[in-house]
Amino acid sequence: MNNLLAISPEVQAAFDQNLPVVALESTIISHGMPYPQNVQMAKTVEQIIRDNGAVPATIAIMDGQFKIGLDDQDLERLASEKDVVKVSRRDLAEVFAKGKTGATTVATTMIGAHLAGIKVFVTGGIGGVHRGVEDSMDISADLDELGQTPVTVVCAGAKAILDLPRTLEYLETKGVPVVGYQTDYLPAFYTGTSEYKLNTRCDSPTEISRMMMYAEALGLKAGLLVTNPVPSEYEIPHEKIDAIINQAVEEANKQGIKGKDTTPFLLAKIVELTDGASLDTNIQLVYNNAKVGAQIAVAYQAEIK
Ligand code: PSU
Ligand code: MN
Repeated sequence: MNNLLAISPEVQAAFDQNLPVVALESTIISHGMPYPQNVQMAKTVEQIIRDNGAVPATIAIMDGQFKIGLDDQDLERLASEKDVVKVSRRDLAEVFAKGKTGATTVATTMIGAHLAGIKVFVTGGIGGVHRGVEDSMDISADLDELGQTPVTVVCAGAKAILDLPRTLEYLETKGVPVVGYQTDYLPAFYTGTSEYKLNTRCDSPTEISRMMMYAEALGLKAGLLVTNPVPSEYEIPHEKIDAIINQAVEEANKQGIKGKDTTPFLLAKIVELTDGASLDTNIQLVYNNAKVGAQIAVAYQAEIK
């Protein structure tokens, strides 16, 4: 068997010195955004994490190993090559066994982060329960992963391509705390808020790091989902984005898009229908999450010293 992990020198040095490390996913690069904005975003987000006192570890599967910490060449490859596989939990064993290369979703980035001992992971949006689940049974593997892998995931909430109330119900069933960061309501990705009230609010990175510490001490295996609203200057108003999302979902149904292709299809369609405005919002919310995620990692490291 191959070693499961290939850790970059920068990340290994951070582990050796007990520095806070923040994981980042790669499906957002390969399937979530167009080239070349995706690679630019990937590099900037790493820099924001460094500027906020933590070490970034972008994760992908390269040649049948989890690569923890990617170099510029890896990022460029994931961002620009057309045939990069989107690897979720179901696909993981095959990609390792065949020595393939692929981009990790929230679910598989959590698995890689946990194997490497990384506690905090920053992304844009998670997968969830899809609208029309009554017929499709489409529920992202991200949700079950959150229920079983103890990694804190910082996102900007869930977007209305998903069924938000059902996504919250599912997370409750799986024992995943959904924390509103400085908000009482679930952020809805492109907009900073929704009508769905959350059970938990935290106003500082330290409050979140204390929840992480107790979850671990109690032996709870679940992750923790931090939902961080997009800064208001980058929001797309509900009136505008809702109609576009409806149109994208209709188009997906009409074209018979299914399974792992659904989320990438919807994201690309929304970029097209907003003339790129949704992409700007998406990039800015990731940057904002990077700042908060780095602060949580720093607070957690201080807490366990
Ligand atoms: N939502 C986004 N951008 C993304 C994704 C979701 O706003 O890039 C990606 C993430 O990698 C997430 C995956 O884990 O899509 C979910 O895919 P699925 O619904 O097939 O589980
Ligand atoms: Mn799905």
